[in-house]
Amino acid sequence: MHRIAIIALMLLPLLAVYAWPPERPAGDTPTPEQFAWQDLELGIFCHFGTNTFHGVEWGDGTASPDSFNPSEFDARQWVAAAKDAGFKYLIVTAKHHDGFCLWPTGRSDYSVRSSKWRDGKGDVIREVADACHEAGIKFGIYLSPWDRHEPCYADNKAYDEYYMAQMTELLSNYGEVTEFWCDGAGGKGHVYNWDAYYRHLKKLQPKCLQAIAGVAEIRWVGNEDGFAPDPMWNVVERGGKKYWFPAECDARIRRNWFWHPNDANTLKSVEYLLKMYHGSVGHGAGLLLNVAPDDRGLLPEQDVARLKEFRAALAAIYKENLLAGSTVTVSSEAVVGSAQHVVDAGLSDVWQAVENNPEAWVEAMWPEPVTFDRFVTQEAIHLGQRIREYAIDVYDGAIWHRVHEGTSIGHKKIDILPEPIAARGVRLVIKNATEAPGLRAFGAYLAPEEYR
Ligand code: FUL
Repeated sequence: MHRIAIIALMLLPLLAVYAWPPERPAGDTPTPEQFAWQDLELGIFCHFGTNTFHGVEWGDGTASPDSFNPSEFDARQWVAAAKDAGFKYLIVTAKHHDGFCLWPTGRSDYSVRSSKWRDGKGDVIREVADACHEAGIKFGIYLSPWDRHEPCYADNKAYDEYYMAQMTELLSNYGEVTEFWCDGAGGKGHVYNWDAYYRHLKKLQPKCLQAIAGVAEIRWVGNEDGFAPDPMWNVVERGGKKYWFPAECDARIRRNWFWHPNDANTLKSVEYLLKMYHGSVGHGAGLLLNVAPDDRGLLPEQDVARLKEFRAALAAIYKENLLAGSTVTVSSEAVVGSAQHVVDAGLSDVWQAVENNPEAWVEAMWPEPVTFDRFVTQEAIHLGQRIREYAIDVYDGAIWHRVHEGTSIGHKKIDILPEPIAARGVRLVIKNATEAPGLRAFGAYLAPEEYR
């Protein structure tokens, strides 16, 4: 047999192993849940557990349950901080790698039930879930597959049953869960039945999205620094099929995931957080920013203040779409919606070019020059990610200048110019698209000098 054919045959079992089950929706457009999730953009990650009280990042599963003893635990404080800072979802570590459970699981003694905290009657997950639901913040659960405490972890099959039983508890008793975070770290050599976990998740909460490991619907961006690549494509191919697979950037506001007594000096600056935002949300991904509750069970005041400053900076930068009220013309009449609306209101309408050939464009003109330093473009991704190449031109009153060229747009693309420009017009040119492209929003903004 030809050598290539032999290699291909040898790879077949691998493809079979890694192909996703038919329940995982395939196709090059988002599911309604993925579409809604991409609109959330900003999430707060809360790593909390026995590690918080021992100054470690990866507990080995031997910490005493009594060491978990937050003196002032208040989930509402976490959620208020997230909400005030414009974050739309919050994910809490129900169980990290050390195996300690922050809810009174019926499957293990290694939980809050065995802790002196609130005489064993506390339930962190209950309070966080309730606080999120009350405040209208989407709620997510991190449940570490790797478990360094649970004895049955040594037996793959027994542990699958254990893990799924814990999923049942968490996904049946705490209301709507928007994201279920399956961390891929640790547990070398352990084989998880990911297909079964996914089916179980969908049976319990069909609208909940699995993230990161296993049969995921939200993918890990590939680093823990808060930056997505540019270009950022949402569609991946797997086992010969296309899948919509948006990315999430998990990152830390301090150096560590868990709270440590002496790392407040590592708190990131507003300037750095803005850089992260532009490198994640600005590239069409989500940003899941970890802010760790301290040993009181509260988000530290400095971190909360930093979140507020971050929020204020974003509000100042993206206060006004300078294209609103401009006069808009387009390359072709819209199939649906109007480009004027896309520019004026954004998000509430879409404009779709009739066809992709010749170049499709949207042009906005002002009677007087206007100064701006960045563009925000959103593709109508319910149609798929069709735009492959685009450019932005500005009109100085006499001629057009090309000021930016890019490839992917997707959910959101923020393009920042090296310097503010004063111009009479702006034109977005879609140079290449797989099919008739659509826009959901297009705007020009001017950041106050302090945030440039
Ligand atoms: C990693 C873990 O090992 C870290 O402790 C943290 O939970 C991070 C979000 O994921 O894989």
